[in-house]
Amino acid sequence: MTVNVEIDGEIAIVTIENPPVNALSGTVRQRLLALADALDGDPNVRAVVLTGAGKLFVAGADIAEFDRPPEPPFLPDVVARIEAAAKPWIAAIRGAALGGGLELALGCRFRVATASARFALPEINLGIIPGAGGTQRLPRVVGVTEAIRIVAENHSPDGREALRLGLVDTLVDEPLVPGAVAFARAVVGQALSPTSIERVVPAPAANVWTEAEARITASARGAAAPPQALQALKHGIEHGVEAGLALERSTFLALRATEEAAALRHLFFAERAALRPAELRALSPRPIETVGVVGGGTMGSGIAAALLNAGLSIVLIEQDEASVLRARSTLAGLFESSRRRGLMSDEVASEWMARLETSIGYGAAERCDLVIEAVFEDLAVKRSVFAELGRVCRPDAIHATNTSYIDPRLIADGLPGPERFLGLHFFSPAQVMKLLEIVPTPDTALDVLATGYDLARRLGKVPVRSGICDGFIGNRILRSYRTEAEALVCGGVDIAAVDAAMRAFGFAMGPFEMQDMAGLDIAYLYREAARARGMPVPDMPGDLLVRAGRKGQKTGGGWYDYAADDRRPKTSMDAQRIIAPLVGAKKEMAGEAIVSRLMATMAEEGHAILAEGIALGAADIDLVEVHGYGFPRKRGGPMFQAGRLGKT
Ligand code: T1G
Repeated sequence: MTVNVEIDGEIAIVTIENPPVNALSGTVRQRLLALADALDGDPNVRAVVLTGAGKLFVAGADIAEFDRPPEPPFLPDVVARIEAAAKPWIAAIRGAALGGGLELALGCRFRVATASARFALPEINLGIIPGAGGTQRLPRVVGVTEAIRIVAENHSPDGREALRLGLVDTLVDEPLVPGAVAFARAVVGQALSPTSIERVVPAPAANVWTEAEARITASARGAAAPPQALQALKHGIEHGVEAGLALERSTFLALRATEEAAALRHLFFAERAALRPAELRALSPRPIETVGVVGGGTMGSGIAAALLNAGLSIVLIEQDEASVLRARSTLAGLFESSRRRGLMSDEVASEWMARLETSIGYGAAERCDLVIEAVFEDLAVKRSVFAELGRVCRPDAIHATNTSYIDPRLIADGLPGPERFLGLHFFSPAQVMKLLEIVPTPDTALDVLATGYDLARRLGKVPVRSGICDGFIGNRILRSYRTEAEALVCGGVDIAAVDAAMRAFGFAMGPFEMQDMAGLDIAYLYREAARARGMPVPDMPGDLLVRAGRKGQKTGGGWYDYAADDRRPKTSMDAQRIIAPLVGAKKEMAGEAIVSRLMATMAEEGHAILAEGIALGAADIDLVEVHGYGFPRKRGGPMFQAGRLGKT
C-alpha cells in the first residue's frame, strides 16, 4: 500500500499503488501530501505525472474508512495542495477515475486518459455526495449541464466523451505513462493554465436548475443524496467556490453519518463478498459456453434471456412444436419490450436470436456444458427431466434445478452425476431480478459450486448460497413476513394501514398489495399442503378469501377490489366481510410500530436461518431481501435494521 515516485529526466512519475483499486486511504493521502511538498521543492523536477498502478487510476476514497471518524489529511486538502503545486501535475488515467479519484484528477492541472477510461462521481449510490471538491471543480471544467448529469445522475463518460467535454486534455494509447510523460514535457515551461477551480463558468438559465431539481428529485425516489448533490453544485455557482466547497463538505459529512449511507455501504461490501466466497476463491470454475434450458415458460424464457444477455449460447428445450413456438414468442416479446424502451438495439436483438437454438426433445442437450431445468414445480416432473438429461448429456455437464422450494436432494436422488447437480433458484422476471439463490446438495462438487458462482457473476447476478430448508432463505422469510402481517389484521389492524406503513418504510408495495399481485393461492396451497400432512396450521384471513374465490388481481379482487382497467387497490367491503370471523376489534397501530413488528419478524426468521446454517452470514440474508424481495436498498435489509436496533 504505497505511493511510489520515480524520476524520468525532469518529470516525476508518482504512482498510487494500493491494491485492489488504489483507494485513497489515509496512508495514500499522507504520501501524496508529502510528495507534493517534496516535489515542489525539488529544482530538478519541472512537472509531475500522477497515475495508478494496475487496471485503474483510483476508485475513490477508501469506503471502509467511512464507519470511522474522518482522519487527516483530508482528501479536499490533498487535492487543494496538488492544485496549488508550483509545477504542473498531469493525471494519467486508465480504467477508471471514480469519486475521490476523479476529484484528485480535477485537482491536477491536466488530465490525459485512454479512450476506454471511465469517469464517474458515484457517491450518490453510497448515500453521500462528492466530498473533495467534485461538485465545484467539475462544473468549471465541463460546464453546469454536463456536471449535473455526472454529479447527481450517475452519468459516466468514457475517455472519448471526456475529451469532448474538456474533462481530459488529450487521449493517450497504452503504454499510458510514456505518453503522459511526453505530454508533460510539452507543457513544461508554459505559463500555468488556470486550475479547475479558477475557471469561470457562466451561470445557467434559471430553468436549468428547476428542470434538474424536478428530474433528480423524481428519479431519486426518496433517496437523500442526489438532490443534495445538485444543491451543492448550484450553491457554488450562485455563491462562489468557497461557499460551494463549504456546503459540499458539510453535506458530505452529514450524509456519511446517516443510516441510509451506512446501509448502502453495508450492501456495497456484501455484494462484493457474495461473489467470492472464501472457500471457492482457489477453485477454477468449469468452462460454460452452451447452456440448455428445459422449459420455455415465464421462468425458462427469462433465464434464457439472462443467459443470452451474458453472451452465452442457449438451447431452449421444449416437448413439442407448440411449446417451442410459445417460448420463441415469449422471448421475442421480451426483446421487443427492451427495444421499445431503448434498452436493446435491433442488432443486439437479432444477435441474441442468432445464439438461441430451440429443440424439441433432449437430443441437443448433449452439446450443453450446463442444463438448467425450469419446468412445473412438481417433483415427479423434475425427476423425469433429469433422468432424460442423465441419458443424453455429457458426463461432465452440470445439471441445475430452478426449483423454488422442492428439496434438491429429492430431485437428484438416484440419478447419475449427483456431484454435478445443484439448485440455481432464479427470481422472476429472471432477466431482471439480480438475486440467484445457489443451493448445493451434500454431493455437489466444490468446482461445480464455484461454476454456479461464476455463472452468477457473468449474468450480473448477486449469488447467495442457501442450505436446504422449506423455501430456502427468501421464501422462508417471506412466509413469516406475510403470516405476521395477517396476524396484525387478525388483531384488528387495518389492511391498508399495514400496506401504507411498509410503503412509507420504502417498499414499493405492502404485503397485501403484493399478495394481490402475486396471487393469494400460492400461500394458501402451501398451508393446505401442510394441513394435509397433519401440521397444525390455523386458518388465516387469506385462506378465507381464497376459499371465497378472491385470489387477488387475477380474480378481480383479493385483499382489495380492483376495477377492470385499474390496478389501483380499493378497500373491499366484500373482503372485510369474508375475513370478519378471524378479525378482532378494530385497533389503531402507528406505522412505525407496524414496521417494527414486521422487521422483528423478518430478523427473527433470519436468526433462525443463521442458527441452522442455511445462510452463511447475516449480510447474505440482507442481499436476498434487497435483490429478491424488494426490500428498500436505503434500509440495508432486515438483519442490518436489527443490527442498528441492537437486536443481533
Ligand atoms: N474503497 C474501498 N474498497 C473498495 C472500493 C473503495 N472505493 N472500491 C472497491 N473496493 C474493493 C471491493 O470491496 C472489493 O474488495 C475489491 O475492491 C474489488 O472491487 C471523497 C467520498 C472500482 C469499478 O463508489 O465501483 O470517493 O471483495 O469487486 O468489479 O468524494 O469496485 O476484493 O475484498 O467491485 O473490478 C466512490 C466503488 C467512493 C467506486 C472495480 N467510489 N468501486 O470493480 O471490483 S466514495 C466508488 C467500484 C468517494 C469522495 C467520495 C468497483 C470498481 P474485496 P470489485 P471490480
